[in-house]
Amino acid sequence: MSILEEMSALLQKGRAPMVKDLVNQALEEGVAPQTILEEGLLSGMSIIGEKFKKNEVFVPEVLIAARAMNAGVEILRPHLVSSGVKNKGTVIIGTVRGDLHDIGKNIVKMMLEGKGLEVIDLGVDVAPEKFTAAAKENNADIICLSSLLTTTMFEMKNVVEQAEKDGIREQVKIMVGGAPITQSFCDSIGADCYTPDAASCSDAALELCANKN
Ligand code: B1M
Repeated sequence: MSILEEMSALLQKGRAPMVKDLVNQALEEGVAPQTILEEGLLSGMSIIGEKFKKNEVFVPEVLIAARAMNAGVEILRPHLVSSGVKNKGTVIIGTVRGDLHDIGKNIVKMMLEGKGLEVIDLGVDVAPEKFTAAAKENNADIICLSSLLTTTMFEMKNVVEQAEKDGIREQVKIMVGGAPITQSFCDSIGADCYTPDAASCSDAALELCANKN
């Protein structure tokens, strides 16, 4: 097994310290940072994403795999910046105002990062103005909104309207998701994309960024 295959396999098992060691070892052996990212870390995360979609692994496995990926990415980050890896897109993410659920949002964030997108996480209970200000400031491609409550899902409409008010609606795509959200709700509030889970959200986000750039 090559060092990158081993890295991918360990990442899937959530072995963060071993993933970190292998990233350091690969760098010492002269493997390009982008190759380590794509063939070692992202490939492992994408296998986990697919398994999650098919209910072959569950939330805890995804969280520990994502933690291992983040550990590897932290080592790689300075090398990626200095070797000029192109950012595939910028995403602002958060749970809408009044809603404190963040487990799903955190998984979505990790999957987005796993696709090579830069993700700015505003946390939970985020007001519409905060989403749009962050999108403006960071020249974001996408705003990702998560809601788990039927009482907070309508905040998503407020974000769409705020983006219109702030004059950035043409520049930024708005993606919505969370247990109570449906395609028809997405259409009714004028958002751009609904996806039911983290893996499909990251696939769709990458596609939206690729079409834009
Ligand atoms: Co709350 N809660 N909760 N809760 N909670 C639910 C959501 C509920 C369905 C439970 C129930 O009654 N059966 C219910 C909502 C009912 C409704 O609105 N229809 C509920 C309620 C009522 C409440 C409180 C009001 C309870 C109270 O205080 N009386 C309260 C509200 C607090 C608030 O937010 N203001 C509350 C509080 C809490 C806790 C704090 C205890 C805790 C949250 C901890 C945390 O998140 N840090 C909690 C939890 C854990 C749950 C349940 C049990 C689990 C949610 C979860 O994390 N699921 C939940 C019941 C349930 O869902 N079985 C429940 C796992 C997670 C991986 O899934 O978040 O759906 P999910 O994310 C998925 C997809 O939805 C999707 O991808 C993720 C991964 O595939 N996705 C996106 C999510 N965001 C996306 C964005 C996208 C695309 C996909 O694009 C941008």
